[in-house]
Amino acid sequence: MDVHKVCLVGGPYIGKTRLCFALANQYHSPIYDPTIGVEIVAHRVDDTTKLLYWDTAGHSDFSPIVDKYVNNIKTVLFCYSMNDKGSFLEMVQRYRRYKEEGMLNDTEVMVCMTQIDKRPFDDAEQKGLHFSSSNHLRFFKTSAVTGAGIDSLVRGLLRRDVVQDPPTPTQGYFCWPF
Ligand SMILES: Nc1nc2c(ncn2[C@@H]2O[C@H](COP(=O)(O)OP(=O)(O)OP(=O)(O)O)[C@@H](O)[C@H]2O)c(=O)[nH]1
Ligand SMILES: [Mg+2]
Repeated sequence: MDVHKVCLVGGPYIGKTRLCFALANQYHSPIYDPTIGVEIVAHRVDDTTKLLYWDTAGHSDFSPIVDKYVNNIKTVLFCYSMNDKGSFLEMVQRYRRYKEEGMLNDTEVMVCMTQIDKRPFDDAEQKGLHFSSSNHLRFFKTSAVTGAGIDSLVRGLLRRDVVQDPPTPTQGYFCWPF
């Protein structure tokens, strides 16, 4: 069984927990129940593949615990809500702090704009796209309520949507059109 671990980080109330359950095709109550520390949601994708989501608390009281998990994981999904500008600024600050503290060395980082069924703050998507492209990060957008973007995110986390490298040419000159 291939097991892929993904740590979701971001401010409170931006939908990380509900996103984990939506990714795992599981029901989650719409009533807000803040995450305490870190919880794990398991997602059996097929007979050979499992995703484990480390769903972290957004409240800053839990930062020391969350940092420990981030330090020990290969894939981190930075989340912000399309409905909450503060959560975008929080994400940028968090990313900078993790980078400065060397916590993202050898880590694959992706960005997810959550709650896209809600009303957006100004330039919510453009800000996320700009942040992602300037830091060479992949960008996703999801709604845990409508299901928009959920399948794409699963494929992205499993790198099943990434175009494979071209085969190495065995003879002659071959220029791949990047
Ligand atoms: N409309 C809408 N509501 C959502 C969505 N995702 C989550 N919610 C609601 O937003 C509230 C917060 O969601 P959570 O998933 O608990 O947020 P969280 O980021 O895990 O919060 P913390 O655990 O405190 O960090 C809950 O009432 C959810 O039902 C979404 O995509 N769309
Ligand atoms: Mg939560």
